[in-house]
Parts: sequence; C-alpha cells; structure tokens
Amino acid sequence: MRYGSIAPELFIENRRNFTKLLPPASLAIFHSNDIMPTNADGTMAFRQNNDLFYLSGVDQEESILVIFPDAVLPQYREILFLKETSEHILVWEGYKLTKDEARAQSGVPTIMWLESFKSVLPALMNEAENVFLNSNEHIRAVVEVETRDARFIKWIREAYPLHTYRRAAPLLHRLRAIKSAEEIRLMRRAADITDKAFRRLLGFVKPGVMEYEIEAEIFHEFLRHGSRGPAYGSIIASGANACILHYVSNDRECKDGDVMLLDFGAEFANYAADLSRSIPVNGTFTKRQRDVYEAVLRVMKSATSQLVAGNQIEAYHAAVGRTMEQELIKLDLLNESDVKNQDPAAPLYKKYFMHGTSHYLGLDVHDVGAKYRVFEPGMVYTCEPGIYIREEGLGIRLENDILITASGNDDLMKNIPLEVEDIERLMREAR
Ligand SMILES: [Mn+2]
Repeated sequence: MRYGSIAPELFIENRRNFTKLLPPASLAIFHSNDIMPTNADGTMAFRQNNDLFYLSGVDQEESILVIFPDAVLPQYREILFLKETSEHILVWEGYKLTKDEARAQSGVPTIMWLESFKSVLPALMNEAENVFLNSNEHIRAVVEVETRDARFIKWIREAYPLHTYRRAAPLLHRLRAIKSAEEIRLMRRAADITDKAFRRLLGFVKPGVMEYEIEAEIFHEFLRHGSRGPAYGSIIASGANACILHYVSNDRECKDGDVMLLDFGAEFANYAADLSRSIPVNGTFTKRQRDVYEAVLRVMKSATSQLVAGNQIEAYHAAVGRTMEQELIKLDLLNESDVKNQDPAAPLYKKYFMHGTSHYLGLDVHDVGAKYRVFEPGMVYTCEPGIYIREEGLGIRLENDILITASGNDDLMKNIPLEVEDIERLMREAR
C-alpha cells in the first residue's frame, strides 16, 4: 500500500467504540463508494467512503461491512464482504485484497465474498430489531448522486419493511470528531508532506510562472512522498484571483508585485491536510501587502490561542470577528464609528472576511462532526482567517491545522514557514 501499513488496532478500536453506541439487537451495514463514471467507459479514480474506511481500513470498491454485536453466531458479529479476486481479475483489473490480507488489515475475523451477502443477510435480519444504515448527513453536502448506501436503503426497506431503521451518520459524526493517536500520526504525515510542497514552491514561484505550473509542483511533491494527491482542489490564486474564495481555474500568469494565495493540502491514507499561505510573487512584500499580512497573522495567532477545550464555535468565531474588526480599522478599511453603530447581525468586517474561521478536519477536509459541539481534546480544527480587498486586488489567507489537547493545543503545521521574514528569506535564498 502506498501509505504503508496501518495497524488494524485503529479500526478494531473504531468498531468497538461504534458498537458501544448501538442499542441491543442492532445490525449496522456500511457500503463502500462507487467508482464514479466520467464519459464512455471512463471512470474517476476510486475514493473510499470515509465511514467504511474508518471502521475497516479497507480501501477497495464493492465492499460491505456488517457490524452485529448481538449475533448469536460469533462469526456473524463482524463481517466484511469483498469483491472476489481471481487470476482473471488480477490480470485485467489488478490487485485486490485476498481474504487473509483483508483480515490482517481490518481485524475483522470473518471475510466473505460479495456474492454471499444476499444469502447471509436473511439470517442477520431474522435476529435484528434495529438496522443502522448510513447516509451523507454533512450539513453542507449537496446530495444529487445516489450512493451504494442509498440504493441499498431503498432495497432493504422494501425487502424488510417491518424492521426499525436508524441513522448511523450521527454516531459516526460523534466518533470521528475525536481523533485517536494513530489518526493524528497520519494527519501529521499529511501536514509534513504539505510542508515539503510549500517549501518547494518558495523556490519556484517568480514573475512569469503560470498558476498551473505551481499546481504541478504540488502534485509532484505530494506523489513522491506517498500521498495519493491533493485532499481537495488546490487554489493557486495570484493577484485579484485571491479574492475569489473557491478559485480553482489556476490558469493565470503570476505577475511581479502580486501576492498569491495558495490553499492546498496533501491527502495521506485518506486523511487530509489543509494549508493556506500567501506569498509575494517576486519574493518581497510591499509595505501595504505586509501590513495586511501581519494583520491576518495577528488574527490567526489570537484565534489559535482560543482553539482550546471548553470553547465553542459560535463564541469563538464571534471573538475572532472582534479581533478582525480592530485590524480592519487599523488598515483603514473600516471606520471606528461605523463599527460602533453596525447592525450586530451583519457586522461590517464580513465585507473583508466573509467565511468561517475554522472547520473540522480529518478524513474529510470539511470533516463530519456536530458543528456546535463544545471543543474537546482530540478534535482537529483548521484556523484560517483572511482579508480580501477586491478594490486592491489583494487577498491574504493564512491557515494551519490545530489539534486540541488536554493542555491547550498543538499546531500540526508549526514547522511550515509563516512569518514574513521567513517567507522572504527562504524565497531569496532559493533564487
Ligand atoms: Mn480550510
């Protein structure tokens, strides 16, 4: 495997924690993602369903995980159904897990081929009262494409109309919000690979370079360190493009005097890193660019210090907004008395800082978890304030990934250059 082996204890522990949340006589069934089509017989690269991965470590399509703690037969308490492999499949499609490999990787004792699923299911359903099924309940998800889980839900509810069907998603959201030591290790790897790519860019960015050439450098550095690629579409936005929050066309020439906003992160073992940096194309910030940069950096440092256990996202974001207000006044972007008289429901700072400060990070870049849950040790949040001044063609965002601990927090990206002096020096040295 590209990212080395992960001890099965991670997945065994995840299943154990999930099992604790189930009422008696509960059966839970999880499906992998589909391989998504493009055109004709083309397909996109496979991306595993994160819940299935979290509970099994299996990174293969057409997989089903069954968790049924109260099954009378011990061999039915955890079952993994996998696509059968054969010499023919090996030659045409490549390598798939054998039963022994799947058992070693997941810690699930019973591995069966997918063909047996519908013959085993009646015995499971006969004993089960509650059936927990999965769906994408991320609060910002746009669900248009029917998943394997969704197709299965339709089928099973018709085949077994009298069972009690329940949602697995809230249980997974609860568990996945708190990262274990092994998950943190994988997330640090994602952050470290992202660090390598950023340092490479400091030597590469100069006037005349195209944004997509920078994107290519990122890909190269990610892949050579065992990442499957970016965890999300890289934003490589020079000059005024930095004020387009989800700019991903990345097709403009970087101009002398511009600041460029880079928002990218490696995926490692399906875990995401999420970094933003803003750097001067020619290696040196102007006075104004530097002033705005330092303002964002002060807000970032103040926000990071508040990403601690016991705080909560709404209070936190409101406090960050007040710090941002003061910085925007100092930059002559807001007027002090206007701020004093502003509508509290529509604070003026939102003209220049219009997005949230932090989101959960994990297997998903915008990871699942109850949004308003009080901060706890083991949660990982991004911290990403920004100031976007369209009238000046200048947008600056800085973003690190922060692990909340029992004694404060730990910045997973503390090694990635952030101070103006470091950025300018590294760019100068690389020339
Ligand atoms: Mn982010």
